[in-house]
Amino acid sequence: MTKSEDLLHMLQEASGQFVSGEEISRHLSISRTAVWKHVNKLRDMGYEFEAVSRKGYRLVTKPESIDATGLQLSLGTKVFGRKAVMLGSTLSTQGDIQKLAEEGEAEGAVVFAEEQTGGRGRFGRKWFSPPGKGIWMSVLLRPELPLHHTPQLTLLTGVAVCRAVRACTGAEAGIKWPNDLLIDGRKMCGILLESALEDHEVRYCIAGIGVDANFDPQDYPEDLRQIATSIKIETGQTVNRTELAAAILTELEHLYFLYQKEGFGVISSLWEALSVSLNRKITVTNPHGVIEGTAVGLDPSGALIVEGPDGERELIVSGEVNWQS
Ligand code: BT5
Repeated sequence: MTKSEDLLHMLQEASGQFVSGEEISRHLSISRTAVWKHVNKLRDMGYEFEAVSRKGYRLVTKPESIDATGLQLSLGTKVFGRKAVMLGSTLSTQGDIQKLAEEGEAEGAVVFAEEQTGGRGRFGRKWFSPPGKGIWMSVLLRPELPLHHTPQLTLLTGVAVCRAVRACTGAEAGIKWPNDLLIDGRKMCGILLESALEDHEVRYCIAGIGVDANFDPQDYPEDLRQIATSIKIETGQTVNRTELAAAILTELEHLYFLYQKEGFGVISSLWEALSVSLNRKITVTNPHGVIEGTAVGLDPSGALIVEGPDGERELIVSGEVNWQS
């Protein structure tokens, strides 16, 4: 047990009563200042304490964490999420599930973390994943799929998360091509689809999903405050992360099985219905340059069809989409 866990254990055992700083410092063999530092560390993780001079510390509330048993009870799946690993803090759940995949873990396994210290976005970007505020999860997929169809899985995952968020929280989330979920123009979820290859064949894919569930505005660093939002900020309601995680896995399994049976067409229609990118003037930036036009739909492979001012159509396979004002 770490000193913070030890301290937490002591305060939990006290069942809401005060424990003096002196007693804690003696029990943990650390200074009173160190006790204070550990209390603050736990506060950052979502625990609330009352501190009163001469009385000590009292645990007021614990953060609601994603709970393994609750997840199993709420899942409506046969396979997805039936193997679920719950971690406290980790670098990135993408790396953790990759290790399991390499050890032969079956499709549908998922790793959750309360916090990621090295959460990743696309193109080496960072994903801000503070403790207790979001759903940071990675799901293992073993599709039989040509490599050029893997972007379809990004869109499929987006549809699954969007439907789950809407059904579970009432938030009016929409999908911005290819991998963002927005509420009212601000990003509340990002999806990172990574594939492991051998001789250009897909060995497995990892669907990384980051959902900003219970951030308050002040939880965001300055650079994200204008562009990001959470479900709690938008709906005014604290999200039960266990229920939302179960709903995401349930939708994901349902759509993934449907996709395997029926192909991409049905996913594409669902995506178009939830999209906030279509019929808008957009600018797409990718390594080939900047394309301006109106997003008019998805082609059968999942690429975005953009119609230029001259009526000519281009297919966009990857890139950043921005709306023209
Ligand atoms: C993404 O990348 O949106 C994919 C994010 C995937 C995160 C999940 S969490 C579980 C799994 N484990 C991981 O390590 N990753 C996955 P991209 O489209 O490149 O967007 C990254 C950009 O989003 C950053 O450059 C920021 O501008 C913004 N951003 C970072 N953290 C954010 C947050 N918590 N909420 C909203 N926007 C954020």
